[in-house]
Amino acid sequence: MHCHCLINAFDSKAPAKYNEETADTTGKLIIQGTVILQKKKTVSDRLFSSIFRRKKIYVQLVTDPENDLKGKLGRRTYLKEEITKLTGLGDGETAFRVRFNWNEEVALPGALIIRNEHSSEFYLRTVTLEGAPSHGKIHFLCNSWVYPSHCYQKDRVFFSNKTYLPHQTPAPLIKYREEELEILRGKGKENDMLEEWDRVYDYAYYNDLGEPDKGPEHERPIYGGNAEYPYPRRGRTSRPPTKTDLLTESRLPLVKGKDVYIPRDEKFSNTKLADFLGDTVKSLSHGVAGLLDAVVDMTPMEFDSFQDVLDMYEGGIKLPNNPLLGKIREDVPTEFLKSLVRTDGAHFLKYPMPDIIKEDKSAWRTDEEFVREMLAGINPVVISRLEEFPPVSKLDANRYGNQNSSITKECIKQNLHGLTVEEAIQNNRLYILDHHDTVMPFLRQINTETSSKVYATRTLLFLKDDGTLKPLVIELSRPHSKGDQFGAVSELYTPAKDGVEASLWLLAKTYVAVNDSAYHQLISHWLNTHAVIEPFIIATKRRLSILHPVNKLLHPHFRDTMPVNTIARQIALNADGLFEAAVYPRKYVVQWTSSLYKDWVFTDQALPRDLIKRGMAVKDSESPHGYKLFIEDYPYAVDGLEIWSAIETWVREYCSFYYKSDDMITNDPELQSWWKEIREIGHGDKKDEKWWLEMKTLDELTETCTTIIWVASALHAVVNFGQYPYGGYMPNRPTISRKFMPQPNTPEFEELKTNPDGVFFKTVLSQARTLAAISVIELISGHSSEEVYLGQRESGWTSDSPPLEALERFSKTLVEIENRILERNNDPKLKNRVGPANLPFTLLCPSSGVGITGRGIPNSVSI
Ligand SMILES: *C1O[C@H](CO)[C@@H](O)[C@H](O)[C@H]1NC(C)=O
Ligand SMILES: *[C@@H]1O[C@H](CO)[C@@H](O)[C@H](O)[C@H]1NC(C)=O
Ligand SMILES: [Fe+2]
Repeated sequence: MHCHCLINAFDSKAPAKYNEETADTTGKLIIQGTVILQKKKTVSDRLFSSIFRRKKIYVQLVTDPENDLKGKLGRRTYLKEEITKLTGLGDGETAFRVRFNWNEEVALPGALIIRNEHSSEFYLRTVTLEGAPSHGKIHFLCNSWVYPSHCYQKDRVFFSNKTYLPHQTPAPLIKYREEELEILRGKGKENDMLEEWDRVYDYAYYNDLGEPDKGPEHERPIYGGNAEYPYPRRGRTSRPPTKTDLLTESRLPLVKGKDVYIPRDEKFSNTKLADFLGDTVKSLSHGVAGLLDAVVDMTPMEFDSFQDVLDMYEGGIKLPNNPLLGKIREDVPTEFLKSLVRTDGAHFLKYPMPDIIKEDKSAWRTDEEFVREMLAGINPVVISRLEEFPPVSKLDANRYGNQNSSITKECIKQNLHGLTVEEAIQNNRLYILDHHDTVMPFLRQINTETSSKVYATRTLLFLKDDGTLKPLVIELSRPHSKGDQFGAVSELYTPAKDGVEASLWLLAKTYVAVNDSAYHQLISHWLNTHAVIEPFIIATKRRLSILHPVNKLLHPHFRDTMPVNTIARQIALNADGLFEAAVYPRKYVVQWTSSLYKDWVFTDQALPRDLIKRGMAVKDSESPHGYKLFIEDYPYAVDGLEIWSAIETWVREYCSFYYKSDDMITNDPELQSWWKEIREIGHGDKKDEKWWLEMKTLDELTETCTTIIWVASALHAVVNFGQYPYGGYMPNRPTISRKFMPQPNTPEFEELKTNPDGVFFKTVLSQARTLAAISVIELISGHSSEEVYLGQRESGWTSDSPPLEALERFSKTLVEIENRILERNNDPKLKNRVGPANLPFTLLCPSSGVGITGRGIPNSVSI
């Protein structure tokens, strides 16, 4: 397999005197090194040890300072002697001894190359050198797959864990630093075909969601790079275009059996998870909506009662004894049924009991729990304070007519505990969950062109003296049947406990929940965490050397995000994918996220700014962390501000160690090109926005890095890990409604009087889609055993003590925050923290065990 066409810059320049290491090194100072690596799974132990007997892998140190910008290489040192008695090795890892001669000209062990002349790759974790005069221990944290040398045009270079701003780089390393960044940037779209071993990070549009070759109904727009559908960039994969549309990228890799390209070291490090997700992806990559319809149409299975739903968790659902069943089995791949609908053929298998119904099967139906979840559920990021009555719309009146709310004072005034509407607003007592403007422009299309029947919704809330909220009224709005310019048609529903009014009120809450769960999944979760982070990852790898302090700071917050997003494009966002199957905007799901990306403001992702923007907090130097909350018991905000503030302190301490003045920030060419690329390319569809920070001061750098870390860690954790605990019970968080509200004097209205549960289940998601959706949220709500949580990092990530000490303080602070969160959850005065379902708010507890725990803040968007 050895290819001789390799171009080796080092070999051609390497002086002849650097021969292979000789065994006899008497009289010279010997530097001991330890190399820890992991063999590829498919390589046998015997073959593996023969690789080293046969001298197939060697290391050379980058040495002398005599050449100004590119240090020379020392002699080749082969890996051959296995160290058997080393503790602390991970699963499948092997340690090797290497020895280097030390002499005066070798005095700079800041980088090394490693060359693999065997035919298969290995994972290089670390290299450690000991005994170098005046250096002590030198650690190289490599964490990279090293492929056979013919795969690379230049040898693989690794740097020690020292940190240098560009101008501080030791002269012999300067060229290596630049060349490594060039390799990571690649040669651009026209010039390279990306292969499995490549490490190129480049940008692409979301142009791989449709499959136009299958027919017009499988076409989808290109998101990103155009004014109509702005979008963050994704990583480039270099798949060929489709036949029908040269601007659309085909969905599968060119070679069967290969994966879609992801930069090699971004691939899942967690092999178990990768295998599991891999099966799901395989069974789903050809679309699921059609399959689910096949299942539904042929076996008209619907939930009839809430007990049917509970059976999913208690006994497993018996499949109907339907003669068509055999036929369905053939149509629907068994892998699909197994992985997604989880059936053994006769039953749908049991699902774990979601926390929301563990202690009380009906508490979710109460108004208290309905509103509490707006403050302490999985989407606690939308509620805002009402500052104007009635609520107004910001939609263009010329296009959409009057979209202002139809809620009147008369409708709510008797429920304001003696206050007038004006007084309630002045006293910060009125709040709103507003899903009106975001939805309305899409509603006509969604309701006519898909089977979804949904409303735009506004839910008005009153803050009571005990610190909890109560709902006042729900407004359901639809576009006027005569046309958009006639404005909205709205219906109002108020709380009711008995009779048909109570059934109507439950349905009204359900429409709100549909709204909110779609917004949660597509906007709060997918767009505002997964999608917006990817451009930061790409820009960081392309523009900031691994020697750069900001690269080192952000590195753990990018783990596993690119492969997870790749899976999302393969099975969730694609035409006929999971989102189209199970979330109400159906084939408009991604268009909807694009339209809300128009409103995305990076700086407002900072928690304090987000709270202020929603009217939930104001700056106040007297209050803890500098902000006063209007709803004091707003669990997401209270816990979130503590976490935010801890991240900010850590980031400021870390950055100020490297940047002693604002000038150093302005004069850092890597940092400036990084920021420019994020603004102009990664988030290039937003490049003309005025809100981008300039990146000229330590404050701006601190705020930017704090925001990136917040979004990738805590914000993602809140919206991700509660999905099963809260949404695993579908009636609490339905994602689709299939029917409009029953109107008086219709048969549906009569049915509501006699069979309210039946009407409920005809309205929400069907059974098969529910099972499919719940299987997926179960999968993505759990923590793997390899999860790395906020405040934790791989040891040896830097050689600088002050940053290590700052990280230690950060971890300690997080432990204290966690203790305070648990204390608050035990405080009966804080009624929003637990609620009638007896489900305490733990989504911002930093630590977690394995599995579905409803808590834990991993460093990165890793699932
Ligand atoms: C929920 O809100 C969205 C907009 O946020 C709207 O399009 C949709 O119709 C609403 N869904 C329901 C079920 O009311
Ligand atoms: C909606 O309310 C705002 C504020 O009161 C008002 O300026 C606007 O004209 C109203 N829109 C329409 C179409 O009536
Ligand atoms: Fe996620």
